[in-house]
Amino acid sequence: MKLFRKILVANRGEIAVRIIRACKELGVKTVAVYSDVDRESLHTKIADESICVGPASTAQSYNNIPSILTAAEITDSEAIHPGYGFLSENPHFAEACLTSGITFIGPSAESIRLGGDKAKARQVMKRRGVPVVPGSDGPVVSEEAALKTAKRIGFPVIIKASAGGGGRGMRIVRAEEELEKLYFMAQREALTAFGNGELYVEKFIPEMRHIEVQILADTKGNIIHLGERDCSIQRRHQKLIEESPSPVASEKFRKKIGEYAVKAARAVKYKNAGTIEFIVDTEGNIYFMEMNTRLQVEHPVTEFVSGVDIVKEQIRIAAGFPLELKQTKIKISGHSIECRINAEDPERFIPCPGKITFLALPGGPGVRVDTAAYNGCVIPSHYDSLVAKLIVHGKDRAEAIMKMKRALDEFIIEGIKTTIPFHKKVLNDPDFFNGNFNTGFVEKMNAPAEPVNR
Ligand code: MV4
Repeated sequence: MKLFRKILVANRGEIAVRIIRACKELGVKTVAVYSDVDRESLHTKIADESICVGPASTAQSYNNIPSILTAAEITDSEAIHPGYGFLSENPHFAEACLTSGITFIGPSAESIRLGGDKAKARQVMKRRGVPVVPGSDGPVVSEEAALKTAKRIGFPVIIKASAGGGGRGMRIVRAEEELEKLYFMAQREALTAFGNGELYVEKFIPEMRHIEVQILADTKGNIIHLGERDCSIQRRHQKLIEESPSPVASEKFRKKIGEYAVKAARAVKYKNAGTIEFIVDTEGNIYFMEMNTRLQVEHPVTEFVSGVDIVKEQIRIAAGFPLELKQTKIKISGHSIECRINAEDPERFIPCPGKITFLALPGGPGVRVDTAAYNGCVIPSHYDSLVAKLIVHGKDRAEAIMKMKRALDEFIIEGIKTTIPFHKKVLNDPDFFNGNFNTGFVEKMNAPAEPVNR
């Protein structure tokens, strides 16, 4: 068996750069694809070859299946790495690659489809013995069925879209009287956003933590996990800061959540790298939430604490190699934190694209910056506003926080507004320092202080 000769990277920005780096270290040739506005982007400059796939509009370039496949054929690429976003979780694309004789570096179309059907995934996991939040068995077929489930499990409940993600088509229902209205609101929103109005119901877990587990599964049936990431620092369902280990994870907790994740992956015959997302309640109970069938933005925190290059593993797995890593050999050491630095107004989180007139990156021991930015580059308005991921690794959480603070201080980005000031504020928050947070943290931090009775 041999690795690929040439891989086409069907993405842009920092993740395209990240994937090209892995290919180069494996001795694999790379092809970058770019849209008209990305001609000067870093990924096109560092790849062995680059090819234009269309105009700025993602539908006509990075999401254009015929265009991407044609680029792969013209360049004689053997495999395609989709990165995250764009075509990474498009089952039609995974199938089209297969049909074209090109290896899709990721799971099967069938796994992608299941990952995209949250109600079905929940049902499958429950049947296979992975704990899920009390709720409907698969989708609910009507508002009457939703009400029946809600009465069985008790209010408050949360109605979610089967095709959901990003919080759209989601409604918290606190009492019976509100259910009908909120059910139809969620349905309409889901239909508009995803073209699919299917819904399911879960017990609402207040003050939940979002904790997810990175897994690797080869084509021979070997499955391992690389520990958890705590992604509870989010705003409007956009993750802002991630860390590994979770501040609430003991060795015992990691073993348990890791076993659930491996069981979940095994239940669906998962292949390649994936993430199993869990809800953890204030008592430490763990419930399956969703399965992400792609490389994730926050994968570097896991790479720091596990010492595993997840992108290289994805490529080896796709080429048919068995995992060399054994679960018993995986040791989680130290603590890693990632801050997502976006070209946004840090107060209002509205996109702020433009030209970077001066850039100085932080460095030093235990500091990693994943970015496609360079002095004088332009952040186009057409795509995601992520400019850089700043990731640190310390011997423990306190050291990681100190490193992150000093690295944020060193980071100079002029010409555009970024979320660096937001991150500095969080890193100085005593509740953050104490690991005392949940998915409500950012909203609470931005809210005015509680009035004090005098
Ligand atoms: C939940 C939840 C409480 N209980 N699920 C799912 C997607 C993620 N971005 C937020 N999600 C939630 N799922 C159960 N069973 C709470 C959230 C949640 C949330 C929900 C509605 C509005 C704002 C929210 C903020 C953080 C977490």
